[in-house]
Amino acid sequence: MALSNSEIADIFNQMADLLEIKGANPFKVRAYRNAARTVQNLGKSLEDLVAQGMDLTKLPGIGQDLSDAIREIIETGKFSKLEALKQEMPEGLDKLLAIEGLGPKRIQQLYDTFHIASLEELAKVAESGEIYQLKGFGPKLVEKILKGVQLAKKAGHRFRFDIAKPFAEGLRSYLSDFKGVINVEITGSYRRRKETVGDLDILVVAKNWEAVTDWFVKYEKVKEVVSKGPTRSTVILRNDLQVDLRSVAKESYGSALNYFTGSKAHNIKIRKMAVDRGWKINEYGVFEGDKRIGGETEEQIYKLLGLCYIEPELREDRGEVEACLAHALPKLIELSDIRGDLHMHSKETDGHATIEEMARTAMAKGYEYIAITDHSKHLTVAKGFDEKRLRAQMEEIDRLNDSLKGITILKGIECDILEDGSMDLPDSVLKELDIVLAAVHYKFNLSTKEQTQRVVKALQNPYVHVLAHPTGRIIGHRNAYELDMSEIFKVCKNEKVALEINAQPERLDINDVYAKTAKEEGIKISIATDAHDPMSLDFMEYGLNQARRGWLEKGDVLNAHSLSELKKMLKK
Ligand code: DGT
Ligand code: CA
Ligand code: CA
Repeated sequence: MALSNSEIADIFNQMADLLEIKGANPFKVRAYRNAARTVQNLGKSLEDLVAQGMDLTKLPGIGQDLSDAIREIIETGKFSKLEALKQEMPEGLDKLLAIEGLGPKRIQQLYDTFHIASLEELAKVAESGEIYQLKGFGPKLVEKILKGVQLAKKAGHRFRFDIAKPFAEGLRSYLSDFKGVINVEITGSYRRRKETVGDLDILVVAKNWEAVTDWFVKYEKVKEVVSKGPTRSTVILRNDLQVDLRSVAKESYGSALNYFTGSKAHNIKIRKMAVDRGWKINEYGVFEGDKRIGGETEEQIYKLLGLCYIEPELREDRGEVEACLAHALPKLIELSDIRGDLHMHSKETDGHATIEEMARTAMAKGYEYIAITDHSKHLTVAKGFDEKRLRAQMEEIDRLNDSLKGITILKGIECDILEDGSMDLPDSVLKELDIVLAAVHYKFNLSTKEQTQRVVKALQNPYVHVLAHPTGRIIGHRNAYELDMSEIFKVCKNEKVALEINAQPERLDINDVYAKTAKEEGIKISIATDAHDPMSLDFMEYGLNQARRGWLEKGDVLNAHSLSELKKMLKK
């Protein structure tokens, strides 16, 4: 019953959710959340580590209890404490937690009064107005809840890229290992590296496709076989992710790869170009009448159409074909171009590791520099810094820079933007830092005008370098706050403030479309992990996906520059 790390993380997160609704000790809740994070970000399979006899209590945030829990989950596929909790509580209650504005306390209230345990039931009492009987539920909150229900329903059938990834890669190696399989590729939105995927579309070329199909539906994580045929099969995995498998002949591989990678809009564009030349293009090949003139590789297809190879991340019909014809396709940034990471936290606020631990992990990745950007005092839940504590950290960083060879630690802050647009810490200390990130962490519901004015004022502060997670959206959980982005772009450009692509997989903020606009406006981007522990420095990969989808090149990205170049760019 091999469970992947993300499934184990899921179990811990569910545990935390239910405990929270139950009103359990917050430390206990936090312990499960931290464990989930550790497990999710672990580079190696926990199952392998346990098989190798590793002492799991060596992992951050994993004590003896959690180590026992992991062993139990790996051995049995279940966690008895979670099963017991589920027995105790109505099913579906945890889904309500995804709704913005609904904390565990309010869910408890809703349950006690109306016995609500699903999104549908919640929508019903909200729409009928019955919900107003509850203390603390006003029109604003109810409006937010209804919006949240819609968002959750919509997100319900899409999967975040990082959640789909272990399933996709697991299947990739499972299928590649099978004898007779020549090619395997995960196509569709996954190959285009979209922030969420609706389903996985796997393409195989194999001599023995019937045997491959049998092998596919026997994959251990398959919950249900929806259909099984010679060229196409569909299954549902245990986490409800749908997977389509298609097999094609070797000579059609390129065409099928191109077709199933999509996007549909890109395909239509390509097909039209073929039609203009009197050809036909489909998933089997490129044809002139009945004669096949191409289709074995993607490169060949693009070449036939007079195009250069177009990277999957660009295939959205956002001008990639035109750019190619004008010899203006970007040379997309790669992970190996990244020289540092400009947003991360330490134990001093809400991180889980020391500055030195973060720095050593960054060094092992080959980074030249990192910036430590802990929170400022307004964010009390994160133990944010006042000026005095920040100055103490600045001194500590000086000492570390003297003793640590091979990496430079920049002094930074993720400073709250207060409601009136002023910064949470005085300019006198901001100006002494190497890098200042400005961020909105509360009052998400201001009007567009107020929110825009607030952020603009912060951008005009002479010491602010980067706007962190600019739109505030959390995928499937919270919409972006109301911001006039064209105004934000204008001010960023004038004030030479960079925008962040926050690489946390639930944020990926700014998104691909905004990143492309920013680039066109000449605004620099910082791709930053916002890591709260050393392992999360690996989130850079997700930020890179978004950057590539936003057409970014090395030169567009602050942290793809050397330290000396970066320092020049940060001078305003
Ligand atoms: P998703 O799954 O919603 O995240 O997005 P995709 O892009 O993976 O879409 P999906 O799974 O429906 O289909 C996979 C690819 O197959 C899609 O990117 C392009 C191609 N495709 C699907 N339907 C059509 C169609 O009607 N016309 C064309 N030209 N291509 C299609
Ligand atoms: Ca798909
Ligand atoms: Ca599909």
